[in-house]
Amino acid sequence: MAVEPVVYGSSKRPPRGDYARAHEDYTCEQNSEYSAEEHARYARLCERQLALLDGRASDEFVAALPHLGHHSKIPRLETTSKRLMDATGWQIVAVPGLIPEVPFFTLLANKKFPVTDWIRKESEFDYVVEPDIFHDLFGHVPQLFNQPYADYMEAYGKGALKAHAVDACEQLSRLYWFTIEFGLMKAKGGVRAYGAGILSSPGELRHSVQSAQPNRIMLDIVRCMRTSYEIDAYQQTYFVIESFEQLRELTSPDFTELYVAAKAADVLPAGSSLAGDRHVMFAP
Ligand code: HBI
Ligand code: FE
Repeated sequence: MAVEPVVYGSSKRPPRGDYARAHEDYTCEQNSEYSAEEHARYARLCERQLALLDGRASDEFVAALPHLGHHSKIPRLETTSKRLMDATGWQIVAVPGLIPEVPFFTLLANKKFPVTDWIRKESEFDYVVEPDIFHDLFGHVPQLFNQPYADYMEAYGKGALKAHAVDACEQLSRLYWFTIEFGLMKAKGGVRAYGAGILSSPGELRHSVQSAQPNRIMLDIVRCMRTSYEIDAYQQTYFVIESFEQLRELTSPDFTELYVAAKAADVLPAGSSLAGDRHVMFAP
């Protein structure tokens, strides 16, 4: 399958992965020949994160993790998919890597979460530019066992397909970035991570929850859609929600006026602070 380069974050690059095996909708059969080293690498990535979750990951994430099965080797996606279907009606589908936006959002709109089926190389253990199976499965899938979050993800997919028609993809991809990838949730005494980009990174899990450096601002949709971000540095701003129910409520109205407001205002630098921002202060 000829796949056009995918823009992920800000850089355009030819996607990694073997797309010749992908079907029309970009899904594929999951690789069935992982090496012992790859299974062991997945287990080591899980163990490193599991040791850091206490006091940093949202309760919903920790509660859902056992659904991924034992982390001693790369799971069969169809096994996890059956559990997810029973829980929230979502499925997991394997993909060869990053896929173009319209097929990606079409899968989300149809309650199918695309999980890349290759795992990073040993040399990428600490950072891989594109999402691999560890980022997608460990970072994204547990949250989908939570109905309000799953509903938000489905609404996001449907909204993103509409955003193409009103040229608001950039604004909406910021909402994806600051919630699904790097979102924080209020918790007693502080904040906890629910974003996959945070939950699959040892350094950012500590930084986002405990560092005094970044802004932590209660989520305002227009403010979020105006805020730029860098893809290969810790975030300078995190947006905080009260709960997944609140996230679903905040994003249920029609976005048309929100897009107009976001596009009418300046794009904000990643670390900016506005007078109207509701900062979340706490002793890290
Ligand atoms: N494809 N497989 C895959 N995974 C992603 O997270 C992904 C993608 N294509 C596009 C995309 N993400 C971005 O446009 C969204 O993060 C907004
Ligand atoms: Fe991701």
